[in-house]
Amino acid sequence: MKLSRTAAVIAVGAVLFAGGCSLNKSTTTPAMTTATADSDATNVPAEVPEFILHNGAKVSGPDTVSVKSGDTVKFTVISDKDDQLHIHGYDKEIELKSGQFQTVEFKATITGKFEIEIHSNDSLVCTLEVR
Ligand SMILES: [Cu+2]
Repeated sequence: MKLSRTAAVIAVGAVLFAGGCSLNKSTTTPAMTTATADSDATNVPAEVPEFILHNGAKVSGPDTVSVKSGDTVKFTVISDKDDQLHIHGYDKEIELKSGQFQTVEFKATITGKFEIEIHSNDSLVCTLEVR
């Protein structure tokens, strides 16, 4: 069960990279490839933050998601309109389909503070902090 869930997340990730980012189109590093073998369930936070977006603005969810390097970043997001979520630093773009929950999961390998924003209007959803 865990395996199939991970596989699904990886598949989503692969699609996202094809989307391209307005800020950093050149980085197409397949950073997801290592996540398959060593995804360690013990590193997944017990509490999964949930973000709710209404009309391109966050209406619910934490302002900061804080993890340690090597941890798995995981959160869910739902928007009431089609949109894109951009995770800076990791250069991940998540396609949001109106009314559908998206689970975002990846390994935190880069330390620092990174903005997670809605691309349609560049509004800040939260700050990802990797210590
Ligand atoms: Cu962006």
